[in-house]
Amino acid sequence: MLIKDLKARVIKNSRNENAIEVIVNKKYVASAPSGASTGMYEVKAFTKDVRFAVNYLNKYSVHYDFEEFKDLEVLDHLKSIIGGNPTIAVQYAVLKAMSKNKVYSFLNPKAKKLPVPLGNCIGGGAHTKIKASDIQEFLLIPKAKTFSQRANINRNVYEMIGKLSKAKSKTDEGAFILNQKNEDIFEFLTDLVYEFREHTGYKVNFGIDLAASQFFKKGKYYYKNSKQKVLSREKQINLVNDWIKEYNLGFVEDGLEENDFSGFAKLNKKTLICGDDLITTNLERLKKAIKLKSVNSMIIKPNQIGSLIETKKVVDYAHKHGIKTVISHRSGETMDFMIAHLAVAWNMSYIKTGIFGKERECKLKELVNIEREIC
Ligand code: 2PG
Ligand code: MG
Repeated sequence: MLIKDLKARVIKNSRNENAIEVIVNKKYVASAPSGASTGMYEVKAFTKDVRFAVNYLNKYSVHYDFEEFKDLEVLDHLKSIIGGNPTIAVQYAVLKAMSKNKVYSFLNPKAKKLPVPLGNCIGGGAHTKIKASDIQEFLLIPKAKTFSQRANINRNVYEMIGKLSKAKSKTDEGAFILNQKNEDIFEFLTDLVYEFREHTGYKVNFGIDLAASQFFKKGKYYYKNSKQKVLSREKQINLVNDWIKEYNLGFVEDGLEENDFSGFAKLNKKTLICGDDLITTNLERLKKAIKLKSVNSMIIKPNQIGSLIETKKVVDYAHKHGIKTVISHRSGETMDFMIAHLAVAWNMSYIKTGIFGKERECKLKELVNIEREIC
């Protein structure tokens, strides 16, 4: 597949920030999202700014016949010139063109497994400017046979939360903001999923993304909306392990700050202990996390590393070493569907893509459609 035409332009993401969109051969459209709670080891989203990247790409001509996934490597050099986000948008668009938008089956004709949707239902932290929970995301983990049932369960529980809490505000990812202490939210969710199971028969667990680097300063964790106020590293480790036990958490992402590999190793691995800012989809950091037994699961965000080729290497290495993968949206999202396809093609266990808002729902819808095709 020859690229006859490549155009880029500025669009707005869900947070109304500038984002980049790339169109290949006048038909195949892709874009890249942006984070708010970004890890310090992520590649730069834009080396200069979005307009520099757009201008660069509009003058860029690539003379290459793209046939298979590994050919995308010829685009990797763009990362150091224009940044991780534009490079990902170009690679997504070229991959869509190669596969005529049937990305998952092009990458893996035998793909059969759908990921479990982790649903962000209550949130705070860096994803809102108003007073909210310190915990960035409370995530539903639905149990059911099919993807579409699981996505429906998340939506139903989410609506129940809206009704019962009467919350008026939402985070960047469309999760409800409850101005309550972290522990009170745990209690509220525990009762609510119990009620939900009584009424519907469906079991729902939950977990959290603490995004702990966001409230870590000079060796201490600073809470605003918790029984605790300022915690040492040891106390933070104990707190996370206590929460896991007391509220039966099924998933804990970034429970500690992004440099504390040995602290992660002390978190209770009976649950999924997940590294996001800790690993930033970076193979060297993943190797260190495996060596030190820091995690048993990890977040995959292609724009953290700015290359689909590198992302695939990280996913393969994680699976080879028994690390579960969770592909994830960013808090400033676009209408791009790619992460839904990658989740299926690369056999990822989970997808974290929100419950509410068109940028989140389009990925869930894409997965419902894929499920119809393959199951
Ligand atoms: C996270 C993400 C997505 P952001 O921390 O996992 O939920 O947030 O995109 O702001 O980094
Ligand atoms: Mg995270």
